Amino acid sequence: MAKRRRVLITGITGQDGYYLAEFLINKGYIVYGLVRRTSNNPLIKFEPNFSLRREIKIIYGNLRDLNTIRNALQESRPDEIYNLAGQSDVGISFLCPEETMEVNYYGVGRLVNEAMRLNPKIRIYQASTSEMFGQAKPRQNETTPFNPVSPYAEAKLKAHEDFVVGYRERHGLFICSGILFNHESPKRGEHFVTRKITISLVKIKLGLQDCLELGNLDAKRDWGFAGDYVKAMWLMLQQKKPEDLVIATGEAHSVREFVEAAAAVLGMRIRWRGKGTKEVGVDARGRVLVRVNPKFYRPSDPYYLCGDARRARKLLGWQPKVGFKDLVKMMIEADYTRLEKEK
Ligand code: NAP
Ligand code: G4F
Repeated sequence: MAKRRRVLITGITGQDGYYLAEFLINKGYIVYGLVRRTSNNPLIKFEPNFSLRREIKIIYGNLRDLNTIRNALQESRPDEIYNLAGQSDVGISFLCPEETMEVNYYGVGRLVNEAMRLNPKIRIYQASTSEMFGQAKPRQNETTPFNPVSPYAEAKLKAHEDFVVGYRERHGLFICSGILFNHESPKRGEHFVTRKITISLVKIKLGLQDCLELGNLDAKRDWGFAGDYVKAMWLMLQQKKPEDLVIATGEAHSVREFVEAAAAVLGMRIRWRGKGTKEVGVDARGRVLVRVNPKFYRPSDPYYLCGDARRARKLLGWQPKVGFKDLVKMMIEADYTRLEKEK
């Protein structure tokens, strides 16, 4: 019988960790997950319906602490590592640049160094991001110059250059970056804009909230489904040679369009009135459902991220299955089902 492959997933309590753990368990992997002692993320620790939870071997650790990383690697002895752990909130990175650099840059260095020392044949996936392109013109692909505009993007880019490209070229390590564009799901963190919109509009529909406050309505993002994207992560580590790849749908929508699409699933039609910070979204009866609050503006914000994933399609045979409308519907329906019960 073939030996079961072993994997260590950092960031397993996050959105991508959830879908990736499920995917790899179904592929027959022995799955270890690095979890912070302070984690109160319900996905894995507390969600009673996550039936695969008992199959995941939890190891407590933190990317800020070398000792815990060493321990996790010794205990799990992985063939593959997926480094999904990170301070993943771009807006917060302007408020906590040091913490962001500590986890998203130095943390990657600690993990990669230690993993290579223990097993030079290890394969490592690094969660890089389309934010590294910043204000670069769409569609962005593997040849587009990086142009980061946030502490988050700067830390991720430095980790990509030093520990992914650098270690691959200098040490021959099998390591690659997935340059993933935004991907969402019903498990998306509640402070990201898509989930904030779906939760708020459902609450408005159920009479639990009056109005949704947002920042930049014009920012465009290429939103895909997280469940599709974890497959690309795995495929990247199954190739003969490691290569950094863009993973995206190739279709972008503005935050405003996301609001309209989400409202439409709930049978509400939003019309926009006013400009700038005075702009509001109103329903058919003229009730203000959406307002702009400058508190949610960022000092700088990529205005148009839209990926060209043709190389991933060619090398991995990967393409997304869930389109924009179905993604929005899936998120609204999940939040509606949950919140209606809580009402
Ligand atoms: P997420 O839901 O915010 O999950 C982040 C995970 O990192 C959580 O499990 C969190 O644990 C963990 N973590 C944070 N700091 C840590 C530390 N110091 N030590 C160990 N674990 C730590 O993010 P996601 O959406 O799943 O994204 C996964 C990764 O891909 C992130 O690195 C993100 O930056 C990157 N990325 C995401 C997207 C996207 O659109 N989702 C696109 C491109 C790249 P707690 O439960 O303790 O908080
Ligand atoms: O949902 P967001 O916070 O995601 P953002 O900044 O694009 O970052 C996400 O995707 C990246 C990949 O490109 C990941 F690397 C990163 O870890 C994270 O998963 O914001 C999306 C857009 C931004 O332009 C933001 O300014 O929505 C705009 N926005 C408008 N109002 C808002 C809000 N964002 C948030 N979070 N909250 C608002 O009220």
